[in-house]
Amino acid sequence: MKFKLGFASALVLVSSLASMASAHTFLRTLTIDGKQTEVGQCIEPYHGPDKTSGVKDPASDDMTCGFPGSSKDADLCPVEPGSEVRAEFRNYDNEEEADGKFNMAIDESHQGPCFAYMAPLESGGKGDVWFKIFEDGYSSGSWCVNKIRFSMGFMNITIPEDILPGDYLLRTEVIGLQEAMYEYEEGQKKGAQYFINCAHITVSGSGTAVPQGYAIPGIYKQDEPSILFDLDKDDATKYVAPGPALYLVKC
Ligand SMILES: [Cu+2]
Repeated sequence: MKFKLGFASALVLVSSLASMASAHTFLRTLTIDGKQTEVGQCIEPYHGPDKTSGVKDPASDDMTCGFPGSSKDADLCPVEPGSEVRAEFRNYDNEEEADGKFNMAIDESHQGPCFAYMAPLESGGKGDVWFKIFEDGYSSGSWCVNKIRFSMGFMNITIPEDILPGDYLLRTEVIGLQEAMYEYEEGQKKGAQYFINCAHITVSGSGTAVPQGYAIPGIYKQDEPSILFDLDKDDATKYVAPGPALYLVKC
């Protein structure tokens, strides 16, 4: 009897691990000043529901815009400076596949900070070009990932009102810390899962600011305290978000 029970729970564990492995998250649409884009529009590369897993090595080139994906649409979405862009995250393409609405955006096992960065489009994301325009680690009693989950998948980003007009990459990043302190067989810590996507936008206006940029990969280290964070033991209220300082509008 004892053996049977153990075997049954082992099966449950295996199947839940398998579903966790496929249930991460991807950027699906943008809502710009209240108007939602088509699925995948202006998102390039578009990962879609088939490629939702996170980048594991913060030194990998996949940190720039995530894993290579399809060219869903090479559109540039126009955005006015100072306006709000809502990024919509999903781990499935439709509600039926999700295990209840609560898990539609990202599985509840995932917790961590989230960010948005921008870089001039012509850079292709290479070089010291990325500046951080949004960050939320742990605030108001909640991890940013939880806020995305509870809002059914949305993260609100304000485009700086003073930046130079032009074409930009808008990079969204959701970080899962849930297995950061687990170890591979060789003993190294597993670290974070980085869910990264890029959108193409055209910023209008008459701003002149060119924020200081940083290279991605390069902004995070595998062994820094904000990546090797223990969700069970460390104090979330003292969490310091990783990466460069947030760009603050000067006007
Ligand atoms: Cu995951």
